Amino acid sequence: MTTNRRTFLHRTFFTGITTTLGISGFAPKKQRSKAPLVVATWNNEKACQAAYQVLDQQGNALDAVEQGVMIPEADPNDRSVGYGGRPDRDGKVTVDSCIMDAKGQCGSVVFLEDILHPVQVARKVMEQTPHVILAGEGAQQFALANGFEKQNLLTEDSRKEWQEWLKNAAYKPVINIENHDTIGMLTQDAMGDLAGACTTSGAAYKMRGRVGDSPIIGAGLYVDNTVGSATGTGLGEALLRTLGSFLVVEFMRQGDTPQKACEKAIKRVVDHHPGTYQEFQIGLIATDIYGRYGGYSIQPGFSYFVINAKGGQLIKSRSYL
Ligand code: SD4
Repeated sequence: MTTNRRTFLHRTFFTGITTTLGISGFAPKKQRSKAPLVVATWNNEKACQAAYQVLDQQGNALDAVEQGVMIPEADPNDRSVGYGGRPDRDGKVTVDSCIMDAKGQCGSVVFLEDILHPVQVARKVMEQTPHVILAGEGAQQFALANGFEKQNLLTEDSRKEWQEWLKNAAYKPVINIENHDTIGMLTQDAMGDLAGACTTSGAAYKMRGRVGDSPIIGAGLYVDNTVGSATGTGLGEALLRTLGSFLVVEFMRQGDTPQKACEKAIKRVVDHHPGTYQEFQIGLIATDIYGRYGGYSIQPGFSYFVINAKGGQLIKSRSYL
């Protein structure tokens, strides 16, 4: 047999295996997507548009996600995020926020008061300090030292609602299933890089000092630029107990699609809360480096917004129940 013929047979043999058996390692490699993508919890269309605009103008995933979540932070009608958010039991709006970039860097602020854009402070924690999390008064001091100004985040509408709540002051930290709009957002830019952010005023009428999942890396958000990203919404304690966002990314690392990974992580949350999972909502969304996305929740009623080259759409999530 000539060398050429041997090479030819060798090639044909392996090509045959690859196409018929799809053996990994021989199969054509999936390509990392370089098409801009934005996915966010709930019907956060305006936030997604703001993020997509940054990506469309060749901006990076980190800038896009920051600009995106700043929209509900400043929106008085969004009662779960920033300005206009529902206060704690004592009538104070306290905000939690985090951000994570393609290099695996992250920053977070928790129990922060009187600052309109906590996500920007979280980004400064990430970029300008050796730390990941700053809390409460220290986070506020850091924000003020960096040029942020104090602003009361309690709107008249939220104050009235809180005063109504005070009449019974029923402390039920179970989050109303329909009444969410905390934003977790995931972006991918034209370089293929990923970023994510999550920002909230947390559970309404929470105990003073309570911090949920949203600003905790691994619970409310996780980004791994070699695999994918995930974020969540709902009863923060349940995602804190299970590190839900990290779990979704780990399932994707093992080969699951974003959709499957969200379903498996929701099942983990359910299994972790026997007898109580029926009473609260958790919604998870995820993207992978190939530009795929997915979402899943415990209860019906969760939705997420997606914008990619095909346009924008609100997707009604499938659910465990
Ligand atoms: C929290 N996960 O603080 C947040 C609340 C939330 O829509 O998602 N609300 O527990």
